[in-house]
Amino acid sequence: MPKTLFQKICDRELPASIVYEDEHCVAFKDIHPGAPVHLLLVPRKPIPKLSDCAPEDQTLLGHLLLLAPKLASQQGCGDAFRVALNNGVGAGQSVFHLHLHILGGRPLKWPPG
Ligand code: DGP
Repeated sequence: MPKTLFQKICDRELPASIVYEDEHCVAFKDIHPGAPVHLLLVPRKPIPKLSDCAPEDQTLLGHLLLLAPKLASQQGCGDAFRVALNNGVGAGQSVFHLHLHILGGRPLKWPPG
């Protein structure tokens, strides 16, 4: 399988503003930020989308969710941030490598468009 765009970023084959990485995931700034803070938190494992996750991914998904508030806090969002995950074209997913959006740094309205 060819590497996904985000795998290439995780492997530092493509440039990105990486703010965090560990053995399981990488977080970097979104190229088209929708808020002053807009990170993408990406597992190194190239799962296309949330609905492709299997029971074996439970620990990985928990790791990502537990990291999100820490990264938001590190970026200065305090306790006010949003975690969004688009699943499928109809929900706005454009990169088919699982990723959490972490948004903050401004008031966030609900519901999103
Ligand atoms: P989604 O639409 O949920 O699949 O989000 C994909 C996000 O990925 C979108 O907000 C823009 C971002 N993105 C796409 N290509 C690149 C890239 O090459 N670098 C970075 N940093 N972000 C990218």
